[in-house]
Amino acid sequence: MASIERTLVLVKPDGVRRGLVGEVIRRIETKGYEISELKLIVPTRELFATHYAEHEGKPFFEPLLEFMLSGPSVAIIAQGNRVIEGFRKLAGTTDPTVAEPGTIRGDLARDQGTKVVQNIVHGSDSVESANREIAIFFPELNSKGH
Ligand code: IDP
Ligand code: MG
Repeated sequence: MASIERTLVLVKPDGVRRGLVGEVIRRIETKGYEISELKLIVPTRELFATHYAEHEGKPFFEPLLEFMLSGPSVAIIAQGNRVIEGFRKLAGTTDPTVAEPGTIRGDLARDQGTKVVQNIVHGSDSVESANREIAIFFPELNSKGH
């Protein structure tokens, strides 16, 4: 059944620093998803505390914010049938040590022993999260994405 969705993808600061923006875009596009918006994000604490509010209080929350504040990210809206689940599959599981080879995290990241895992990308995990996160990073778009 057709279920055209949008998802919020971030190339995190480690991905930008390592020159992997093009590689992430290539994997999204060659899978057949459409990129409908893309911008460089100059980080603020408020922006990422809101984005990662579900993790407040966890031991990796402060290190996660510090990491996200360590440089620019690239925010992308990818669109397509079941793209939310599809991009999470392309990204691979959170821990890059065990992320499947063939995935972005499995191929391009490793655990460097830091307090927060640096794993190149973020992808929304549900329709509700995608709507919430798109509104955070693309406040200029209306609810239909225009
Ligand atoms: P996700 O990015 O795969 O959705 P989440 O559980 O939402 O994973 O966590 C957000 C981010 O926080 C992860 O991508 C990773 O960078 C970091 N993180 C999550 N869990 C841990 C942990 O147990 N230790 C260190 N960092 C973590
Ligand atoms: Mg998550």
